[in-house]
Amino acid sequence: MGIGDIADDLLRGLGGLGSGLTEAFSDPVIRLGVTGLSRAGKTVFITSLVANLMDRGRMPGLRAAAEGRILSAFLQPQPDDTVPRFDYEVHLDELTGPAPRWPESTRAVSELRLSFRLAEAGLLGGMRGPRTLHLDIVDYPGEWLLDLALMEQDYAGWSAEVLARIENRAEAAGYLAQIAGLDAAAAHDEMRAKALAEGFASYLGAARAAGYSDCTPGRFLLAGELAGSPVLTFAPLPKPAEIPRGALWREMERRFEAYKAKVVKPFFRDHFARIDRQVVLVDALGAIHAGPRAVEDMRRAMAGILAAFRPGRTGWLTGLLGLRRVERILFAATKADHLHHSEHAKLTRIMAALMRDAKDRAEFAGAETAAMAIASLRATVEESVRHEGRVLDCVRGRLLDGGREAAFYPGELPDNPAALIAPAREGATQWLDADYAVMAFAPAVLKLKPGEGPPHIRLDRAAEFLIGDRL
Ligand SMILES: Nc1nc2c(ncn2[C@@H]2O[C@H](COP(=O)(O)OP(=O)(O)O)[C@@H](O)[C@H]2O)c(=O)[nH]1
Ligand SMILES: [Mg+2]
Repeated sequence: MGIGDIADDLLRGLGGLGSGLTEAFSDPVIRLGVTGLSRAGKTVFITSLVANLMDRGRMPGLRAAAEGRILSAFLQPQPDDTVPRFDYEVHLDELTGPAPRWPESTRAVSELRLSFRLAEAGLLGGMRGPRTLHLDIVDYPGEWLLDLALMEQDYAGWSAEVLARIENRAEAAGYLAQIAGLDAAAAHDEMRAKALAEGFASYLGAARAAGYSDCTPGRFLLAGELAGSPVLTFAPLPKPAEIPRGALWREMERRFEAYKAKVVKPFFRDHFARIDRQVVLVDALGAIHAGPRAVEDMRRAMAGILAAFRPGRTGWLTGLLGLRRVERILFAATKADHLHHSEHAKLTRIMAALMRDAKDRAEFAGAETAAMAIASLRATVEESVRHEGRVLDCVRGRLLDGGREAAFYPGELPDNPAALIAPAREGATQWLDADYAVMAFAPAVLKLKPGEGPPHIRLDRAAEFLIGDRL
């Protein structure tokens, strides 16, 4: 936190005293973090949330909107000069233009400020006149958050853990072959280090594509301007008995520490430390489709994420954050428009059960938490189809592949979440009696009426939980 921020906080604290400060200084700010693994739906969520906060016709679940207390909502330049602006207008055009398409994958932090003019509720309203509230939305990759676990590990511990975890994963076969018989005590050689880092990164990419969540170090997947630099040119190795000077192992160890100090730490200091409210987007349907191992891995990843928000955390994070804490955390299963609404409650229960497990695991207490099933941008309509004498609850949409319209039956989720979570935890490799399909739909062509944002499912409830108390 810089001097400027501290001063700003002090001023905010004094704002209510009517001390003659200009309004611009005393306007309160909420920082909302939006995270999730790549493809979880962050970009679509932010774009649709902002559009629906500006045009509130589809936000009855947001109390301030329903009660008419939001006089206006408008975009403003964000306060952080060195963070890229979230490309709202471009993404909105992509999603709601005449030939709608999903946005390109984004790779780094970005930020957007939405400001509200709000009428005060009740008696005070008439006396005080409207107030202003700024919502700073920060989009950052969930992979970076999972890197937190690295901070408490050394290279030897991390290597051992990763190698044990990937031992039986088909996606890791290539990398494991690369290190079989490798002598980590041999002299460091940059070409070899580079080949190993590339091999490990390609494993991570394959694991992510197969639905696994725990794909750290996070920057290996989203390298950005660090691509090819020594902080990203390391990989887990079996520890040799003797480690001579100049050994490959030693250089890898040095780079692992550099990654922690120069990549992970600055992210937590500059972005994470200032968040007030957090939404974690989870492609739960994708993981269920990928199978029990992906579900188990997702449960662990959720625990890892909660650990970052635990107030009683130890070590350097406490030093960094002090008493500051995130007040509310929402775990939202995205893309619920893949299911008929009759299945939504089951998806919500699965999220809630995963979250409860993650909370136990992370010994989490503190922030208020909630689990929901949402769709940021609804791409389907519901349809009941008669099939072999049965009525199936389907969803209909335009297929991403080819653009044809089709009705789709995703299968039935279990009533009891334990039917998924227990086999996943016990290490099952496939679901016994069910097959959960997912289908890729293209965004629908929309005809929006004035005052209406893009169609969604429960985005208003998500907004109410995240910021409703401050509106
Ligand atoms: N059907 C549907 N698909 C979605 C929704 N949100 C995201 N997606 C899909 O998920 C993909 C990734 O979304 P994106 O927002 O780019 O994820 P990010 O990498 O977390 O920013 C998109 O390209 C869509 O295919 C949604 O609300 N409904
Ligand atoms: Mg994105």
